[in-house]
Amino acid sequence: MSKPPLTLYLAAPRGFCAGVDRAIKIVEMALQKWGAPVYVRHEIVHNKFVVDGLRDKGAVFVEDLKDCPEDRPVIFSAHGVPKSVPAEAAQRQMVYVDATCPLVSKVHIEAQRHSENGLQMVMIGHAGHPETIGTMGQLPEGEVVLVETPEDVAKIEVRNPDKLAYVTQTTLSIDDTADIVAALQARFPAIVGPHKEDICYATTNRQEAVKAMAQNCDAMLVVGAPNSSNSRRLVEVGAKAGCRYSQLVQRADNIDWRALEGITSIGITAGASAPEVLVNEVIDAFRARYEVTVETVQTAVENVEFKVPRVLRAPA
Ligand code: 2E7
Ligand code: F3S
Repeated sequence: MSKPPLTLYLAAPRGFCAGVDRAIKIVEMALQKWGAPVYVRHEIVHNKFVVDGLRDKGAVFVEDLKDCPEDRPVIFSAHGVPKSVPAEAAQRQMVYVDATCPLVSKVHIEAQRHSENGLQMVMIGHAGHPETIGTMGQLPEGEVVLVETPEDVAKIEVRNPDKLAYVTQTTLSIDDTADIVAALQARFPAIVGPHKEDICYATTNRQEAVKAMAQNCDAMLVVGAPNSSNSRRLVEVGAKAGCRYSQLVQRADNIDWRALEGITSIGITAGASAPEVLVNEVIDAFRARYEVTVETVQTAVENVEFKVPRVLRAPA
């Protein structure tokens, strides 16, 4: 039987960003330098395939620094950590390497700078996400007010409405965040912030590519993990931009073929923590069932690279 034709729109950019690339390399270099086991606090990036691969090489993933022994190195995940974490590591005289994405460290510095200048910080982010916990944890407990929605803006209590600044999580929806920033500026006209928000280049570019293809696709699949904030935002952006069926899949065996019955086009992208091998696995699964024509939808070219320290040194 001949296979039905399918146009497969492939988003570009998609998949690994520079911060993910750097964080994974840091774990690999640490394993080479110090041998196994090397401890990693939290999933280095939110992807089971990546984490399982590093675990096979000798990385041990824990949620709490308390579960790391003093005599083995520990790496902090790409999402960043509250100040209390390196402080505890230093106090226990542990060897640690910080794999926080440099774009997150930049936000940490911003929050501290505003606070030193006497401004109270508002953070736009998702409660409980490690990046939000890490950024809020740059300042003493209770210093940073979290807002997740425009409705939250109406409810928050601040010390002085004329002395406020905001920062954001780097992986938020561009459009939803613009609404929250607008609500903040409407209620607190003096609030200080970045030019727009702190959403990173990778988040921005992946959302743009999804918007460009969403209307042409009968369905869209985002390769990524359920705990990956940026991947989940891509699913939402696809749906909002007009794609009737927008779904997250961890890998090919997650695809709900029944739900896809009758499609003639599919859009595929991947979150910043999803490896390209999984994208290829998904494409191959479509090739097995359809006569696939791939069309790349390229809305940006990325050439961002973050340096990995050539020699990993334990902090003094
Ligand atoms: C670090 C940061 O690991 P991810 O899925 O993380 P999110 O934050 O999207 O859940 O993706 C890579 C990454 C993105 N942002 C890592 Cl701060
Ligand atoms: Fe960094 Fe953005 Fe990736 S904050 S880890 S470059 S998704």
